[in-house]
Amino acid sequence: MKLSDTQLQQFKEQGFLFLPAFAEAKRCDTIKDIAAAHLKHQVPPIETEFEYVGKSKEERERISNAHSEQIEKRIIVRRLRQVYHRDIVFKEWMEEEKIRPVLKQILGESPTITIAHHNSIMTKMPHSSTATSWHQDFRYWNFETDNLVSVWLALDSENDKNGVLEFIPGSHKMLFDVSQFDEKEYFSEDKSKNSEIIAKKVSYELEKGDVVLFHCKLLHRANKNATDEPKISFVYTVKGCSNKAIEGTRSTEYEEIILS
Ligand SMILES: O=C(O)CCC(=O)C(=O)O
Repeated sequence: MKLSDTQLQQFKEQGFLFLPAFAEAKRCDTIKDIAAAHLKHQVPPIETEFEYVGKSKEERERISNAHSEQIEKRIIVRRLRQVYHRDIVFKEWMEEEKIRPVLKQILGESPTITIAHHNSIMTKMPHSSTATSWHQDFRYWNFETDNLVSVWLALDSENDKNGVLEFIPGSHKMLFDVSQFDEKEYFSEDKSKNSEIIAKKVSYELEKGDVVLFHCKLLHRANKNATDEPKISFVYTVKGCSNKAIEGTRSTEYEEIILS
């Protein structure tokens, strides 16, 4: 599959692109079944709701070092981490041939999977999950350039009620100063300077098998899940093969998977 010039231009300008009905329903169901088993048994490494919400930059580093030390009374899993090595079904999706030409067009060179970041089954558990505030994923990744894109796969319907992703089109190209972010590096909603930007937000419902690609500097957020069913999605990140992770940071702690 290849993107049209219009689609490519759309990604460049807006920082995200939808690929409707990209993955077969059967594949989504298989991924979801395996994810459900890992979630049920809380197979490590996981990130809990408490860790996901409460983390500052220092906390994130501590968590990644301590491999999700469990400090909650009742554990609610927010993410199954490091899914590439968990099951062949996850690995195969991340290495899917059909998406490679698309990623190559977007990145302008061959894609390489970063095992260190995302590489997750993301959940939003009914009622107990929380909203995710506006943020750029790149804020805690360490690479020479921002040539990274995330691949989000909806394993079921994602909508306003269960916490579909919301984006601010073009925000990946905007220049911000530190004062526009809070101490946890979220884009502050109470700053008048930010309100005009946030007013441009968009969100689109996703169906099982839809993929959305989004740039690592794109501001995005998601509501909590107010339905009675868990929302389970798959997200991984690729970078341009020449984009090096910075030595001594968490971004170099894991191997990279070169997709030729
Ligand atoms: O599902 C969510 O709450 C947000 C996920 C997200 O922002 C991310 O994976 O970067």
